[in-house]
Amino acid sequence: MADQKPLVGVIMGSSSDWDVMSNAVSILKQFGVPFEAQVISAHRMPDEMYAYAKSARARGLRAIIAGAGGAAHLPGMVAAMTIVPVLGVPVPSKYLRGEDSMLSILQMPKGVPVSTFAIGEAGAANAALTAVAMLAATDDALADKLEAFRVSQTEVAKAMTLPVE
Ligand code: RP5
Repeated sequence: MADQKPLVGVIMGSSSDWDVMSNAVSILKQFGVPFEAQVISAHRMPDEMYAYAKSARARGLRAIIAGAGGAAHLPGMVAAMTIVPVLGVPVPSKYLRGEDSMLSILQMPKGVPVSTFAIGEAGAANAALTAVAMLAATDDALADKLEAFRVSQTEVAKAMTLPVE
């Protein structure tokens, strides 16, 4: 996987986002999807953000998972500069607990979509599962893995018991 060209880019505004965004990386690893992960800050690294977005399609990326917190412009600005689908993950912020991040990412103007996920770990994992599903549309082996993942989740839920006397 390490020597394969990345199909999914995972970017985030700060290394402080890693606790959340590592949940996306874990899923991509679990499914054997080649990925790259790096910090790209919209506000502190605008030139790097531009270069990343502008080169994404030519480099072969099929989806970009972008996480940021607070005034979370990274997913929207990247989406403005590439037609590679952008999956936005709102990272919890210190004062507004990620509601600011969510609204910043979610409320895109018509014409430049960012698929926006739940705040935090679930959103990061689900963004990666969505990237897997997108790739599975043209990869039967990956589709089989995704089906098996769903079956195993169902089995876990069916085996759940409650401590009722
Ligand atoms: C955002 O500001 C980042 O995505 C992060 O969630 C937040 C705080 O960044 P640090 O101050 O921890 O670097 O740009």
